[in-house]
Amino acid sequence: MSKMKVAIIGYGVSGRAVEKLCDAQGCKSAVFDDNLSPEIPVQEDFAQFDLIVVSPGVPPYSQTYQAAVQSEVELISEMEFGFRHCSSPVIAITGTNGKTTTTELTVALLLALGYDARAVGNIGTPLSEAVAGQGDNTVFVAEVSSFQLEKIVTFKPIAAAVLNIASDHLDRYDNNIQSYAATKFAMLKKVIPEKRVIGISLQNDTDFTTPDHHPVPVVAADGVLLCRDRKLLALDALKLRGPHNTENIIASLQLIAAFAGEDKLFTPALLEALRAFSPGNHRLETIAVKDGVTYINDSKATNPHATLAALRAVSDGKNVRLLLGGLDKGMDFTELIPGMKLVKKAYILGECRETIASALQGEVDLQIYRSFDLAVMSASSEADPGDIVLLSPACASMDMFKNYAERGECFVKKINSLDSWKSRTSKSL
Ligand code: UMA
Repeated sequence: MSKMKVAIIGYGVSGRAVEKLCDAQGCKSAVFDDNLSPEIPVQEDFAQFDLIVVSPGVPPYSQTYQAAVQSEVELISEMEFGFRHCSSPVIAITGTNGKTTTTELTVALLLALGYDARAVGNIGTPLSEAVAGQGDNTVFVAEVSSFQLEKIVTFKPIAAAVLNIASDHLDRYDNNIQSYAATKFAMLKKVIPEKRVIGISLQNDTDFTTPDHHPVPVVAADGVLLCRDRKLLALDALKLRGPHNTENIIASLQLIAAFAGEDKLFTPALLEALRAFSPGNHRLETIAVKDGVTYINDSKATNPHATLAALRAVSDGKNVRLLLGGLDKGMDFTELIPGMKLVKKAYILGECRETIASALQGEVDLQIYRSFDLAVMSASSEADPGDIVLLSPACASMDMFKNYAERGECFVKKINSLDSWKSRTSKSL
């Protein structure tokens, strides 16, 4: 490795991690970033290198990426590059939704069993960065996006889960959900069937042919989690709520069984960690109850599938005032129609507001808003006691915010300052 010259495409979190790992390995590297230099590189620019490592956010149809391909120098993803320097086991989790929660839960359960478990990948820390600190007892739990899986070669998880597949990022896959799915399933190729986990909703989804999988059987029956018919825990003892979280929990337990052995699922410390686990911010987070109205922040919902899961998890009738919309990633919003029976009114905003409005026209009372503030204010002032004001946008946030966390924080701030905000706004209206 030491004499290699590495070209790095993309100089964000991933690119910087690759550069640091190259330095540590004593090999030279050079960065190519479309937003840092005006010239688009050509294939000759890449021909001088031994390896090209591409960041996940750089789409294969970009000119820079295409020039790299034409150079015929080996082109791999950052995840693959990190894996080539990884001496620890990797448990990999992918899926359109739930991968962050399932990754965080799996780390919490492994820590309870005494492993030095670390979350890496799409969740925030590149594997190329994390390998620098790996020890004898380290196990990486990698949240992997389809982008990170596009150019893997030797990446071989010890156990892996594909949770679900729904329309998201299809603008990257020529609007072909099967190629999006194939990218995710490819991860399982190097994993033995006994250590492959397929999410429950995906097992029942006739749109996809799932690879052979025979994980340890963990099920939820009559509100109780069971492993081979032996009780683990009652679901109502857990903080994680909703059918989608039950699926995440089952997948996590099956990954733990695949990695550490199924008897470990009955360890008291693990069961206590499962009971105590609460999801990260911006995932079905109840912010406040004001005048009988419940405000829930689900800003992490960046596609229709996640918003449908949120509606089913929070609502027991037609009482949701849904804040919806954001960046246009070419998604099919008619997927939301089944959830509209739970929605009193949709407050639609963002870049794809017109697309959403036309997809839901006639299915729900809806109104388009030109600003986030106006939409939140309207939902709050129109809400009756017993209603739920839910921010579950079904879109990414980058048309109006830096990321989904900033969107969620803005919502939380608005709701927490509602009273003063309402009195100021009513005076100015
Ligand atoms: N760039 C180019 N050309 C392009 C596109 C981007 O040069 O055509 C450059 C940009 O100028 C920028 C750099 O590439 O300098 C950004 O690279 P990146 O988009 O891969 O972002 P990173 O900072 O490396 O973060 C990536 C993941 N981002 C994406 O996949 C878009 C992060 O996931 C991940 O946490 C991080 O690696 C560490 O693994 C974020 C994400 O939004 C949270 N993921 C998507 C999602 O969850 O839906 C998949």
